[in-house]
Amino acid sequence: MQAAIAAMAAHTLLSASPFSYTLLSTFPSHSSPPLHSSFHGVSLKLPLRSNLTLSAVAPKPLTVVAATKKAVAVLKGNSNVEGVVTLTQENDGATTVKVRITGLTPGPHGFHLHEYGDTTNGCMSTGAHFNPNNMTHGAPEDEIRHAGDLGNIIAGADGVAEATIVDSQIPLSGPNAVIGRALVVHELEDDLGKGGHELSLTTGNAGGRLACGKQNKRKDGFH
Ligand SMILES: [Cu+2]
Ligand SMILES: [Zn+2]
Repeated sequence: MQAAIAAMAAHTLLSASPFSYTLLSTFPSHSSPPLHSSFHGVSLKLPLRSNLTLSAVAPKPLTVVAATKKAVAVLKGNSNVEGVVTLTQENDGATTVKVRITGLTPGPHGFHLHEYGDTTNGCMSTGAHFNPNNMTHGAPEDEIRHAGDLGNIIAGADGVAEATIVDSQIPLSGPNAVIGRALVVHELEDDLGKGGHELSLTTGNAGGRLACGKQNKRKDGFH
């Protein structure tokens, strides 16, 4: 019984506090002596309040719009393949993906954004290709593709793959944000949906998952 009363009291406090905060925050801006002495009617005060509220809120979105968002993933796996992938997005523009992965066999390797950042069961628990629009697998330049289809990266004779990919389907914020999802580099070349294999339209038949890493917000990219 006492616990129930305490819980009710806590709830009352919680629900009351935003209201009192609102009162406190708006009170000084409306009650300064010059404003009160200038107006005499209630009907004049009401439009004034709504104008003040709008002008106080307006500067905040401007700050967010001007920001450059950055994310980074460290890719690791069960082999000696590893790498770092940095994502940068200016405003609501395309995302620039900078890739450097080492330890690969020379040649092309499928490179995708998978749905989950979960690596508790290695790269297998990152799920399928990120596919918010319910499409089939394709090339980055195709109309019909998974949002996570980033094509292939190509390793040189030294086993190092370096690439810069610019893509408009992997924003860093909003409903399809990539933060918290994983990038995966594969054993084989991604056939971009055109190989005629039974896996072509789901995975590009790109073989095993060599290394993966979750995209995380970078300190200098989110303010
Ligand atoms: Cu993949
Ligand atoms: Zn795909």
